[in-house]
Amino acid sequence: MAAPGENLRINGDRLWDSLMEMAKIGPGVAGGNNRQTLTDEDAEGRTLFEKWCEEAGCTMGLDTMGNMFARREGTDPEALPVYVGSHLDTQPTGGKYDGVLGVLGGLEIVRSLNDMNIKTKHPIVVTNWTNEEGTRFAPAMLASGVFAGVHTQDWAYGREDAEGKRFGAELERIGWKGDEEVGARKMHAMFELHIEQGPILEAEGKDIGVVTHGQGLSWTQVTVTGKDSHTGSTPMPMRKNAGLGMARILELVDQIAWSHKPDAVGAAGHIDVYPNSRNVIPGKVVFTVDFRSPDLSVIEDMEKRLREGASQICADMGLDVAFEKTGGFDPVEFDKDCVAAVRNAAERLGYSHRDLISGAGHDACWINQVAPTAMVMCPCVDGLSHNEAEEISKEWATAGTDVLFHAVIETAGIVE
Ligand code: HGY
Ligand code: MN
Ligand code: MN
Repeated sequence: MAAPGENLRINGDRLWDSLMEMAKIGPGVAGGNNRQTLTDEDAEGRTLFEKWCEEAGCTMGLDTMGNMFARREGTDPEALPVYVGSHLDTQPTGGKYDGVLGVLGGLEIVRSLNDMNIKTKHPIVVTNWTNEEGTRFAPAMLASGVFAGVHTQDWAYGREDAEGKRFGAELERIGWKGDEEVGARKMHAMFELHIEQGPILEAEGKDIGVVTHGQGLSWTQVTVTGKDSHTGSTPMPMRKNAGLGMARILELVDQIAWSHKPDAVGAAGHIDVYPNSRNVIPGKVVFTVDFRSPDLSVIEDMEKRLREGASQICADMGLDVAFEKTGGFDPVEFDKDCVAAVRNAAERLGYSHRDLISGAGHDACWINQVAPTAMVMCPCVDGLSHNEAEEISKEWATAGTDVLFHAVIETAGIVE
């Protein structure tokens, strides 16, 4: 397929305006967003995205997991589409660009093709994947995981949030449950643009990350059970302090991750303490240990040492402990041809670039199991993400979307 001309560029001002417009929906308290999946704010963001897609001449498909598919026709209706997208849901204290840049960058490609009246052989489908974040309903990348056949829809529908609300019921409630069978769509390829969410590109002064791999992820939910009792009148030797047990386990998690430096990481971001009262020794603590590494054997070692070490800590303290694997995926190697299309696009457009392993998980990590997939990354300020202060520049957003544009239309094939 002929490579698109160097002069084909997207409209960075229009992209930035759309990012700022979407950011008004589900505002945070410190300049970011709280547009969690299947909330009324998520529904509002979906409605705006659907309006923009229809204004751009797309037809919208919706599957039974709420995944949205805005299709721009190609000249060959039988050709499998090139998909391009990410997610509109955010963390509770999320930024304006995590996920959103990849969805609205896909829309900007369609808008730019319309402006230039360019036709492609393969249709192009801009996608919003439901519940990428996995905050309200674990695990992360839930709907792209069902699409890829990793999870069953029934299991996904039964996932509960902290208030006991179920995914399936909430999807119905917000009115975004479609009829399409999830996973029935076949793809020619899928591309996802995402902010790096780490410090490398900015520190090295690179415009573009050519994502060759994604590191693997493991979520283990740990439940430590002791005995609620009075913080004042219970003698120290009599205590069964689940909170202290958790503290010692989290120290172990940190040591395990450091033992596999420089690549492995480990922490717990979700912690529930019961009864969480100032003058009651915690009788139960539930927390999720998040381990990641590009090397599967390292992930397996960290999981094993967590279970062994935490069991010993709790035995020594007279506490009970239980483990549940609540999420995870093996390290990912993206499709070499799609990665080459990204790298060639950056070269052609004159953007500085470097190969990168994604530190965060993305929908592309699951879709890579069912279609040739690759990712484009742009820098973010101080590498900060999952924080309302997440920031990028218009230039970075434009460069990333230009590269996405060229990779997508080179793969979809321009029809002269
Ligand atoms: O957890 C992740 O890596 C992604 O941000 N959901
Ligand atoms: Mn994301
Ligand atoms: Mn995220």
